Parts: sequence; C-alpha cells; structure tokens
Amino acid sequence: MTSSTTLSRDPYTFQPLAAGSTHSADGHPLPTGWADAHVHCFAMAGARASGKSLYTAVVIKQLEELAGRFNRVVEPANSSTRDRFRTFYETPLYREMKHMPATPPVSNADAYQRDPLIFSLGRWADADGTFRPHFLVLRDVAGEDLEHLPDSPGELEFFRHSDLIVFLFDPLGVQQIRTYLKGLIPPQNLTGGDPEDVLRNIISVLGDQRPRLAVTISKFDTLQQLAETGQNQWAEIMGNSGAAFRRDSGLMFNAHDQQLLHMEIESLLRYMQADRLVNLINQDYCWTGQGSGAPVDSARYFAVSALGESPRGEQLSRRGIAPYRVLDPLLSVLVPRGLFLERNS
Ligand SMILES: Nc1nc2c(ncn2[C@@H]2O[C@H](COP(=O)(O)OP(=O)(O)O)[C@@H](O)[C@H]2O)c(=O)[nH]1
Ligand SMILES: [Mg+2]
Repeated sequence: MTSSTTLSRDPYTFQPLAAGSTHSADGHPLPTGWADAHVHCFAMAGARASGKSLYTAVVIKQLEELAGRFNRVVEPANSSTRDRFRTFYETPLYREMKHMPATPPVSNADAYQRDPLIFSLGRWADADGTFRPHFLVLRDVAGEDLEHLPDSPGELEFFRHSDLIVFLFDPLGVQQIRTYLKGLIPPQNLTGGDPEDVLRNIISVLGDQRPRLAVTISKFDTLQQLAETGQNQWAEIMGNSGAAFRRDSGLMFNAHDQQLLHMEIESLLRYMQADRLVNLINQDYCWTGQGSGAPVDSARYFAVSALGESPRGEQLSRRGIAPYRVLDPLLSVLVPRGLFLERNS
C-alpha cells in the first residue's frame, strides 16, 4: 500500500499514476522509489531560439548548487537522463562553451527531448514529518513544434498536466530593443517566430486546462545592457536601482520579492510593445470561466538570464556563465511545496 497515490505522476504524460506503478503508461520503467515519491513536472515553451535549451542546462546546474546548501544531491534519476543531459546540454555548454544546436522537432527520429529529463531531488519531509523522495521532471521542446503544432499534437499533451509551463520570451525579438543594443552586443542570429503564435498554440493544446504559466523574459542580460545606453527611456528604466529586477535572487526564493518582480516584468513587457501578448494572457489565460476554478494568478511574470552575457558568434563568453534568477520559476512551485525553504536562523 502506498499513501501517495495522487502524488506520483507519469513523467511522459504528467498524469497521475495508479498506486504502486513501476512503469509509465506506455511501458517505460520508472526510477526506484517512484511509486512513493512526489513528482514535480515542468514543461519548457517558447519560440525557436528563445533560450529553452540553454535554460534547461543551466537551471539543473543551479539546482545542483542550491541542493548542496541543503545537504541534498540533485542527480539524474536514470541512465537515459544522465546520457542525454551530458550529451545535449552539459557538454556543449560547459565543456565546449558553444551553442547548442536547435532542438529537433518531435517528428524527427532523433528527437532526444521525446523522453523527459528526470532528476532526483533527494528526500524531503512532508507536512507530517515523513521523508519521501522527490523527483523533478523537465520536458524541453522544439520551438518549431510550438510555432507550428505537429501533426500529432498528442505529443504535446503533457502540457495540460504540468505543474508549471516556463514560457520564454526573447527580448531580442523586439525591434526597438535590437536598435538600442546595436553595437553593444554582438549581432545575434534571429530565427525565432512570434511568441503570440506560440502562446495561442499552447492554449489550443491546453484545451480547458490552465496549469500555472511562468511568462519569462529570457536573455535578461541584454536588457540589463540597456542601462549603459545613455540618454533614453530604456537606460532610465533599466538603470533604476530600486527595481527588484536589478537584484539577483542568489538562488533563493522570496515570495514578496517575486510579487514585485511580477509587476515590474508585466510593465516591462508592455513597454517592450508586447501589450498584445500581455492582454492575451490576461484575457485567455487568467480567465476564471464559469466555475472553471482557474486561479486569477495562473500566469506570473519572471526574468532570467542563463548566460549572464551575450555570446559572440558560436563562442560563449570566456568569462564563463553567470546566471541570473534562473531558478525563480521552478522555485515558485517547489518552495511552497516545502522544498528549498529558506531557514530563518
Ligand atoms: N545574451 C543571451 N543569449 C542567450 C541566452 N540564452 C540563450 N541565448 C542565445 O539564444 C540562442 C538560442 O538558445 P537555445 O537555448 O538554443 O534556444 P531554444 O531554441 O529556445 O532552445 C543561443 O544560441 C544564444 O545565442 C542568455 O541567457 N543570454
Ligand atoms: Mg532548444
């Protein structure tokens, strides 16, 4: 008998699993201890080149570092995760210091993201003091599949059951920002599509479900550079030393700080002429429907930078990677569930 039947989830579909299951619905073996574990399911979203894969690589590294402070170890929960994480995320970014190739669409035979990345977060105490294993499942997707839904949209159904969708918004997609940044950062390849299309497609995949959505400005380092641009309204906004977005969260999560950031990022997005996106979110995402139960705050705003600095061509900055607020979206789910709680003493 297990007492956690509603907590264990299928890492492929993100749906609840029957009590005691040792395999996913389609027959994949699950890591040891799965049936009694809490499983936290995250899905990446965003147009092509919005930064999903780099974020995925860096967020796991940051989580490993944070776990160390809590005397826990974050590690791949199966050999498939270990191999794929090393080959497709860790090696290009941390060893070769290079960009990752674009994630292949799910219709490709070599779509390595078809299998979820599963990490053990160690054992944490429940409200009643019982220690249980916790796992984090992260599904990366190809931006191409979100800009144009695949023929078999069932492949993306896990979105409906995720604990959080991390929806990345690339500020370099905004013409005015690129103009201001000209000469300040090396020219970037612009291949991404329209984030509004991506959001509409996600909403269509979700049907009537509204899992929490973290609307996240990625590559925030580029906006931070705007503080250096002299006399213009962007330099003023980004140079405002009182703003929450000027402070890194130092790997910790603080609900009050996050609330401030939420409001600041919403207005930044409007300022970036992304009003339509924000309006769409307010209208179609935070909708409460008739008795739908979708919370009004089902969408929250975040800002992250995986790299901390713009890459030059193929090569990442030699000064290394200096992530900024990368963990915030994940911690907004994990901390209220009792993990990585800041100790007051
Ligand atoms: N300046 C800056 N550029 C980034 C950052 N993250 C990603 N990029 C750039 O965006 C490109 C696409 O990133 P990637 O993670 O592959 O995007 P994906 O297609 O959404 O998976 C990278 O090659 C980098 O050039 C960041 O934090 N800062
Ligand atoms: Mg990718």
